[in-house]
Amino acid sequence: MQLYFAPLACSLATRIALYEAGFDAGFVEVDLKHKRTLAGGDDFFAVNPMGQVPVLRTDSGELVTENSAVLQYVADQAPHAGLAPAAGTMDRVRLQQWLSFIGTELHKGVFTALFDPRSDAAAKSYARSKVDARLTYLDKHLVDREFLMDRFTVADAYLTTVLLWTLATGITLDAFPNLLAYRRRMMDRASVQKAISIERPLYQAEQQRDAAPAAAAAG
Ligand SMILES: N[C@@H](CCC(=O)N[C@@H](CS)C(=O)NCC(=O)O)C(=O)O
Repeated sequence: MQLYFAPLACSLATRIALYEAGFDAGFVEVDLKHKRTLAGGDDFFAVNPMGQVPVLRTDSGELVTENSAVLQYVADQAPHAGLAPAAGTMDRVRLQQWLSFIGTELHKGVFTALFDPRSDAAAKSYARSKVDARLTYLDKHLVDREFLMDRFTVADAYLTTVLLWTLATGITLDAFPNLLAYRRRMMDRASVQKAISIERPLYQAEQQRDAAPAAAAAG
């Protein structure tokens, strides 16, 4: 398997899942700004016409896009890791419910507008107005719970990734003690630590690359 990823983007969730599953996957860094693979300079639109990560190339060469589908695909290849309940069960529906909530209500509904340099102050303020209700919902769910479900699943990998973004966007979890404790627990997990320790330097390098032309122009 091969994961097309961008540093500390939502594709981090799939990297975490791949580590949890113990898969020896390949990783292809994508320059999302220029829609090219970083190493080869290949056109990323040829891989995903939406120009978005994650994309997973399966061992048989299929390309899978969309976080929810990619994460469930990885989980289904690794039944030993228990990253998703069995297909066709009510528990699997609950997992899909969480993946949809994280993907639509948090990732796209809140953080896309906060990160996108093209979204204006009004769009950012609208996105921020949605934060409290969503974090309150999660905080209540996590009372006396270690994970979103009975054990670590790909939904936790995705939520952990999104909660990492609260740090970059100045969203404090102080009013949400259960969620704060959950984020700390997840950050202590070996797969999460490994994923972040690999992607953080890549993220810093990306920031420097993006700043370089502006600095050159200013200088
Ligand atoms: N609907 C997609 C959204 C993925 C997405 O938003 N990826 C971001 C990184 S977190 C991206 O590639 N952004 C670049 C772009 O939209 O041009 C999914 O759920 O996988």
